[in-house]
Amino acid sequence: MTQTCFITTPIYYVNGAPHIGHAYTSIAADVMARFKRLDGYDVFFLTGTDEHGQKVEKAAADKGVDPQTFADTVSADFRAMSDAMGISYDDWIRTTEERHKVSCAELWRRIEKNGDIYLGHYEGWYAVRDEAFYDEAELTTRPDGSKVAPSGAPVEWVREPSYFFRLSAFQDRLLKLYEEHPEFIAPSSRRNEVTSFVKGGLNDLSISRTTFNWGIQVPDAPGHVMYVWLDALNNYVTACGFPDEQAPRWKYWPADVHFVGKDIIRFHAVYWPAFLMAAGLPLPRRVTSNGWWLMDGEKMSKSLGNVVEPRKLAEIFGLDQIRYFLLREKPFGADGSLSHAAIISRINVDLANDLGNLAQRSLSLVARNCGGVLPTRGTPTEDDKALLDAAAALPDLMRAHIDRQTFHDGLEEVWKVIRAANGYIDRQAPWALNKTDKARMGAVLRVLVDTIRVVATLLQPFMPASMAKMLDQLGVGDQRNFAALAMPLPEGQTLPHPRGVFPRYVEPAT
Ligand code: ME8
Repeated sequence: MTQTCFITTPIYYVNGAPHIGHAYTSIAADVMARFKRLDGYDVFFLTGTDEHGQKVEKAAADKGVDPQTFADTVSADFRAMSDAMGISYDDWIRTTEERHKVSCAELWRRIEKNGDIYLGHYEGWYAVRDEAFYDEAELTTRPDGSKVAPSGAPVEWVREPSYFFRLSAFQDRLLKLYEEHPEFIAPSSRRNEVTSFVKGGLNDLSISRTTFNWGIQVPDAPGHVMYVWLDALNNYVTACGFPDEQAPRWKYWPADVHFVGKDIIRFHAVYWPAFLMAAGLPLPRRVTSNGWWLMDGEKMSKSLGNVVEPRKLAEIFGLDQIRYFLLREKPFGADGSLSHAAIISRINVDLANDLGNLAQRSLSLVARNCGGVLPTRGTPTEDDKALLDAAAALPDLMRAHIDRQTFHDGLEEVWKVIRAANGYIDRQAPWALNKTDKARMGAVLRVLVDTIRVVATLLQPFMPASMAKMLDQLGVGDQRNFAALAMPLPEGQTLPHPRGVFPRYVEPAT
């Protein structure tokens, strides 16, 4: 049976327009989804929008429209952005859909049946921007006397009747989970953070609100809507068909990887597994978190207004170029700065010089000196073998990096081979062999074609359109998955005329 793989992105709040931070998490998840499909997995890749809660209600009110109309518009814009960035999602979930309301009501009932929900009264601090409750001790006081959350979000004092989730009862089970499954939270710095947070003791969590009504009704409790994070996290099981365990998609649960930003690790690594334990459902296998893209040293955010439009960047520099840049420039879990200079340097050095030139140099020699016909393999020399072996080792190296979300290290491994191939072509000088030893020239060019084929096959998830062009030029048919690498290219075929895949970026004259 084919192995399944369920990958998710966060579902984004529809309180404002999408920016490069959202595109980033989605692109990383997309790379993994595409990689797993090419590696023979039955993949379910989910993304969508988070549409309830006070933050969205306020944003709609500011625009003078009702929340549903507002959510419809912004969700459609997030979807258009995801399509424009090449996100190959299998389902686009919206928390205002009927299937999700049914699923949330059932999750609530199961948790309640287990005895983990009770009615009480909440009094404390709440940050609408984070849709999160905070303890007094977590806040800092500004010079003007106002209090802010650790994220910098303003807080307000809330006092209302509320249902509570007995989170305090899950401390030991959560700590056991982190200990038995160290891979559950990545990177490990975040695991340490979460573990010490949980070790510090957990308060019960307020999971219903009564002072506004833009949310999912709590079953049999008029006036209460579910806390937006309970509603939002549950999207992952809704999409698998919950509560219908006979649904065709139920086979994908539990999730293999939840991709999230580091701001929402606590919700995914503490609250979410606790809700699932209480409901008697299997737990996700991994929550992996990315660091921030910063602009002028500050986190980009809708609320701060310092955002970069992903579609604009793709228009200026090329979609594949931006996808590559985002995953190559910084380690996934770390913060990094977005600058035009850094993007241009990646385009001109890594893509145009290293990879683009390698393919163009090799393929134009095949066109010019071999009549465009794919040369046959020769008996490999030591130098040939070293390069071919390095290329053959790449799929396994990349598999390990994708499973750990160390995308930048995986790309560095590929670039080591690209640089080795550039060294090889200089050493072997096939252009000179054209006059002295045509057979050897053909063998050298074939080593290059075979190496570039491995590279282009593995880079497809990162740069789908450009690698499709490169594989076309190498004469690779429609079998482009990793298993197909075991089959040599068909002999004697004429390759299409080579055309550069990665133009250099030249700053337009102002
Ligand atoms: O938190 N750099 O939605 P959201 C990198 N609805 N990634 C960034 C980023 C930046 N500057 N800014 C945002 C929510 N992100 C909830 C999620 S899931 C059940 C509910 C990414 O619209 C990052 O992945 O605020 C972050 O976690 C996510 O966008 C937050 O999106």
